[in-house]
Amino acid sequence: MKITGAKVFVGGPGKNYVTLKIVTDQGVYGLGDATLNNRETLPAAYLTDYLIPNLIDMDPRKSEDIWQLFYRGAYFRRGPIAMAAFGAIDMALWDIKGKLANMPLYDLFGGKSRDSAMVYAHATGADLPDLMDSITRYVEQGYKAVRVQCGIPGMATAGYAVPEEVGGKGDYMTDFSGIIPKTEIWEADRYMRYMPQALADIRAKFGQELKILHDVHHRLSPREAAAFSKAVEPVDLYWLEDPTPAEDQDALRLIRQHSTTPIAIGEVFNSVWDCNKLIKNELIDFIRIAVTYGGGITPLKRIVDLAGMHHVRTGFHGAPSHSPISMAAQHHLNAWAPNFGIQEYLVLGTPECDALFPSDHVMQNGMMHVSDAPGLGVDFDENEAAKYEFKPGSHPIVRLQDGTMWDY
Ligand code: KDG
Ligand code: MG
Repeated sequence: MKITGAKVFVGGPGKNYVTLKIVTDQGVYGLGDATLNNRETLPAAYLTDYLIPNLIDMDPRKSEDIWQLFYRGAYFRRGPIAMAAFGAIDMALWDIKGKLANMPLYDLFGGKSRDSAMVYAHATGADLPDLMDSITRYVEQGYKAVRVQCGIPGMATAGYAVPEEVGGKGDYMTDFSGIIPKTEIWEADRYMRYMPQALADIRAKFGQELKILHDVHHRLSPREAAAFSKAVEPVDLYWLEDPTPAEDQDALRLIRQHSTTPIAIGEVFNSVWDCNKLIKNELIDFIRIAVTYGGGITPLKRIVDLAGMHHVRTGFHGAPSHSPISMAAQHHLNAWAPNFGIQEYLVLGTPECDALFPSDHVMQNGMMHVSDAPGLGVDFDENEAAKYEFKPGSHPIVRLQDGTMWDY
């Protein structure tokens, strides 16, 4: 069996998805996602210029050897661009494997460990009452877990993933007005004074059963993060995410020494080596790496097993950064992983997105029911894809009030 061709598509409804399709001499094809927010053309070029020419005539069933070839063979390896490109190939090869075996991927991994997997939604508000309304809407839809972000009174700009006005749309979204980023202002003192009580008010209003998550988005110093984690302990968060910038992994020790608030980290990680120390030293509770820029299903399975040995559960990244293809790969991993925790899930379900990526993975009452179709269980409509093209966009950047550059 041979790979006879592969194509990369960049574009989509309201988003530049990077989609890989690998075709074989037996008519079976596989799909992969290499979407890397606001840098989408780079993994696409890595695939087209370097990896795809090497794939032609290879046996698609040898997904392990192909992964090792690209990873070890690159010499300058790791990094989100390369790993997103390797990840898309790996997903597509697993998709082919599942279709050849006529089995959903979760069965190839070892079978289902649960009937459905809990997901969390993003609630957001310009202020606390606006956020409470947003949470209420998700609770009414049956969500058991909600990430909560709200504007901080007196802060010059809205804050991470927060709308500028009450009732506005606040979540992180690419700004397609150009590649020059907008600037947001961050004030840690105001945030530290306001947010713990806001979280306590949310707990008081919604009761003990709701799982409450909060994302600091890498903005606190280790000392501030330790103090914040301690201050929010009575809220009993499901997790506190990215309290400090992820590069300084020793910072997590200080947080651990001062608090038992569960910590989730890893959405910007792209290899097992980024996760290794945090997992082995049991400095985190949830690992957030994504199947896309984590390099695909092959390395993620290893990370899940390593995490399982150290009481660390999964909480894979699932922001609107990812296409339904990598989300499908994560739905299969979540169905299998013995140490599954939760899945971040944003309903992309616009009619345009569903037409581009038809699938029967079903989210209901805050639980994801994985598709039983062979392979990934998601398809890609090339006629629909022809309607879209790459549009340049940007992330905001963050500065302090005096202009000092900070972490987004
Ligand atoms: O591209 C940036 C987003 O992926 C990120 O802001 C999302 O922090 C995020 C989250 O937890 O979903
Ligand atoms: Mg995050």
